[in-house]
Amino acid sequence: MAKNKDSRRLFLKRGSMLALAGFTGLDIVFGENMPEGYVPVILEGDDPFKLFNKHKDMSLLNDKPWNMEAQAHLLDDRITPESRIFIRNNGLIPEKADPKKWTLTVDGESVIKAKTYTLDELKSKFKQYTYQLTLECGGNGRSEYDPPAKGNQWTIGAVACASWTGIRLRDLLEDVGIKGDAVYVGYYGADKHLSGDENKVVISRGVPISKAMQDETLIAFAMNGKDIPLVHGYPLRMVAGGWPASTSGKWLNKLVVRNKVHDGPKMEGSSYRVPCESVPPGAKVEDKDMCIIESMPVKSLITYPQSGAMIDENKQLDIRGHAWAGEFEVSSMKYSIDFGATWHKCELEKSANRLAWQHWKAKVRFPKKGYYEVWAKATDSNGVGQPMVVPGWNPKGYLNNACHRIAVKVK
Ligand SMILES: Nc1nc2c(c(=O)[nH]1)N[C@H]1C(S)=C(S)[C@@H](COP(=O)(O)O)O[C@H]1N2
Ligand SMILES: [Mo]
Repeated sequence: MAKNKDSRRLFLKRGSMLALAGFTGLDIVFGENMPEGYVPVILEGDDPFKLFNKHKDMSLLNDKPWNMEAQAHLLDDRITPESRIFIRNNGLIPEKADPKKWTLTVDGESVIKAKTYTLDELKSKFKQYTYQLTLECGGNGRSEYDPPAKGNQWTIGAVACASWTGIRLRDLLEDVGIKGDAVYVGYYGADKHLSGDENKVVISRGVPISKAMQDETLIAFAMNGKDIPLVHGYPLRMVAGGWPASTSGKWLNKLVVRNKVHDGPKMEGSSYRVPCESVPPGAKVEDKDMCIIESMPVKSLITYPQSGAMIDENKQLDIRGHAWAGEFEVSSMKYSIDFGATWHKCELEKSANRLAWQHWKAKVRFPKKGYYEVWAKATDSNGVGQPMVVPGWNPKGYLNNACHRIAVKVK
């Protein structure tokens, strides 16, 4: 055993830090059974927070594959810095690629002329755009469903709004030409399946042509003005803001233009789908009765103060946060300090661009001493607001957009 361990260490030291991420995933046979907070031998001295450049208050949900989420107070920035962006992997992070050798191939049955581009070609041939785009995991909030749903128990931190730079997917599709029967664009990435099987695709999802054609749907090579960090998809990723972040393929090396709804792994079955008709909690739903999630629902966060804040009587409390509404705009933002009995208006900004989250703030005066909860509620441009309790149960625990709340003590 000891010998084996030592040789592994030696190997890892020689390899890049980034290879480590992939190898540990493969190596920890009973990873799922490990007690919380247990640091596998192979990781000693190689802190995943350092490895992925994450804030110490991020929560590690899983190490096989790596999954990490933020807490509300970490998301206070208008544009989320790398250190506070959640990590959601379905497989093993690929080794850092040589950008000179990276290519993107566009084909599929509905493409007129399949083409392969180098990164340099993509950057020089097409106009570049930068947008702030909200990416939220479809399973964000899953931990609150009862009966519980399997999978990462995200609380509220699987959302971020970074600034993405790249080319429009639409321009790329125009360059290859798409046939009249095209209905969907699917992605493939370079990550490896947890089983270690090189032929198995981890995840291959996508979006309908109408979403692919939007101005803001990017094939991005930069995040927050720098190369995309490896864990977030270096050197190339698709970014489809406002939709479940599973549609934003990382480590992108292939796009397929399909004449039917894309059928890659995790497009079908119950993955990233909810019952087409609502069901009672705990119901069994057949795959054929599950529908693909498109726009994410309206939601908001209180990012300041942190839950547990103390304030002196007669002092005003400044609260603030962000709100987003998938494909739509947030049209009003309110807060309550009496468990939703009465609501008060917040100041709400316009978004930096479509599909970016919107910032809101308010000054709160508490009537007297005591314990309070501050609740926040956004309403979208269709007049649809956030539910105050966990919304419709679904087998995979997606789309929980219940109001965020923080505790405040007035003394
Ligand atoms: N290639 C690839 N792309 C992927 C994934 C993945 O596992 N592999 N996970 C998806 C899911 S489910 C989410 S929520 C987002 C997470 O992006 P992030 O880790 O950059 O926050 O990436 C999406 N793109
Ligand atoms: Mo996700």
